[in-house]
Amino acid sequence: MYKKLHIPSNVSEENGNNIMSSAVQIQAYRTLDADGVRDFIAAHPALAQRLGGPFTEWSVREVSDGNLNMVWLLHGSHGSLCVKQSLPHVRVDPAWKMPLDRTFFEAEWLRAATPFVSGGIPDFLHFDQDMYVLVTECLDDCVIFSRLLSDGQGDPIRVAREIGRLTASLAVGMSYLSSPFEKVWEQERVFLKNKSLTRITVDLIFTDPYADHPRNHFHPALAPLVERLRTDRKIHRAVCALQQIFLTSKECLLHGDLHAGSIMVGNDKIAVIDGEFALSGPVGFDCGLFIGSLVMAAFSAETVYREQIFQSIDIFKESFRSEFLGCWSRRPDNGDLAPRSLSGRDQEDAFISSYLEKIFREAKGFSALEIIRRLTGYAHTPYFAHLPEAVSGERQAEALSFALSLLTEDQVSGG
Ligand code: SR1
Ligand code: MG
Repeated sequence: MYKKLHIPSNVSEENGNNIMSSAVQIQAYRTLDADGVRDFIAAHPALAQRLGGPFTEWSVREVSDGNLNMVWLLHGSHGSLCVKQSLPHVRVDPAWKMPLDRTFFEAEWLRAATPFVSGGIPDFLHFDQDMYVLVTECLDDCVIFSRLLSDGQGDPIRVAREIGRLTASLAVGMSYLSSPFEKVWEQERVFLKNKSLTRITVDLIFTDPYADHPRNHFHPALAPLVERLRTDRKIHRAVCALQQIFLTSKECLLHGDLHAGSIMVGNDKIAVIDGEFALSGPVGFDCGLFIGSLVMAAFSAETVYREQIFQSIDIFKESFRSEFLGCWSRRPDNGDLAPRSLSGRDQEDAFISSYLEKIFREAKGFSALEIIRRLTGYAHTPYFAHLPEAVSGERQAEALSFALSLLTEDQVSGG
């Protein structure tokens, strides 16, 4: 009845670091360099046509910026493309081995999200399951939102409004609110295999910052607060409660890594990229990661911009709420959660109101975890890098204290 999604046989069944467990996975794969990327595109006529002109005249620029993959932008006489390839390790740490399958999950996330966010994600163009190469629209003239925030340049209110709209539309569209359970489970089956990147999330966000893990590093000014992270029972209880929600609440298909580094901003476009961490989970997780990013950017900024960023968090929530309710009241008839026979179109409906409260309560907890891990764990935020050392320490300590206060609020920690 429902279209079965094809999972290539070389998508890893293994966990974490066992990349070489699948001989099939590495047979055809080779890591591309700029010339290899040019040849790859030249061998795909539909993609080559988008660039136009002789392939020798295409410009190929490596712009790898995230922790995991290689990324190139190609320009020809007619157009442009973005090419992304997984490496058999974390890009910024070759000793950390990693299966290649993450570009497959990013491709699947793009395909799943496209019907709900036209223009809010790059156009999916091609996925090569042997080379783990994903080709998408190139977001020319867009800049990564985290870079804009770091430079004190972006308009956080405009971005927050749009991201609120996008996340709400995805949350309703890719959940039981809009689909029968058979369809949701079929999609979930695909992303349940995204084990190596979910392992990164479980370790880096939910576990390592609360222990003396060798991957952790932090500014010396944070030492007393880090000690609390490792010893405070109320904090540990709150983290366990959030782990439980993250691991067991399969409410919708999530982006899974929705910090400001996964958002591109241009004059006429705002788009979410890097869906490789996609998984089924609680709606509040994506919201929390986005809010956590904004909070850190706010603490690193000077007064006026700081106020604007804090204000953008409220705008995000308003926009999310309004779009969530709008999508919910226009939802198709065949969703198995809160069908019209039980829960109408009325935006004051008791079920949908309490669901929204739950989403924001959980988002608050997840935002705290995102702040904590970006200040004390493995993968840090760029926001404080431009500040003098002592000021950076003070601001990070302010942000971390704020996160601890969120986490130990009774409604997050469970009392
Ligand atoms: C080893 S990957 C570290 C972090 O980078 C990604 O963007 C995710 O945020 C992940 O947690
Ligand atoms: Mg990323």
